[in-house]
Amino acid sequence: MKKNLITTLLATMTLLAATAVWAKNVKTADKDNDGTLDKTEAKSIPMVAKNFDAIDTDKDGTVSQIEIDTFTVMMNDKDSDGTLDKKEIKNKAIAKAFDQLDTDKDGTLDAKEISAFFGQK
Ligand SMILES: [Ca+2]
Ligand SMILES: [Ca+2]
Ligand SMILES: [Ca+2]
Ligand SMILES: [Ca+2]
Repeated sequence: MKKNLITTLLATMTLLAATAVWAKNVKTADKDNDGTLDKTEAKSIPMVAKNFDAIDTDKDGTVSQIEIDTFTVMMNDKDSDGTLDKKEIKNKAIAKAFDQLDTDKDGTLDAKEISAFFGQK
């Protein structure tokens, strides 16, 4: 029981921390401060540089925080519907954080809600 709770908390922390780290890295990498990373700026985040074309879903040659969050969602989105529901995040115990993130209360988290939680555009 205790072990499950710890696993749950770790999973939650990992998801949220990963997104928070992204947000911070993007801010740092965004040298001209326009809120997006072009290919040159993305070089300082190898993970983004490597997946640049996959992350840049609107193909405008830059990646925005929302595109990166969308990519993060995709990596966890088992049924590929573009959002994360509680089943995909797996744990009942994270319901609290989940409901906080799910601002439109539709029972799923999308990239916008994840971005909003960290105060990004
Ligand atoms: Ca930029
Ligand atoms: Ca883009
Ligand atoms: Ca899903
Ligand atoms: Ca939602």
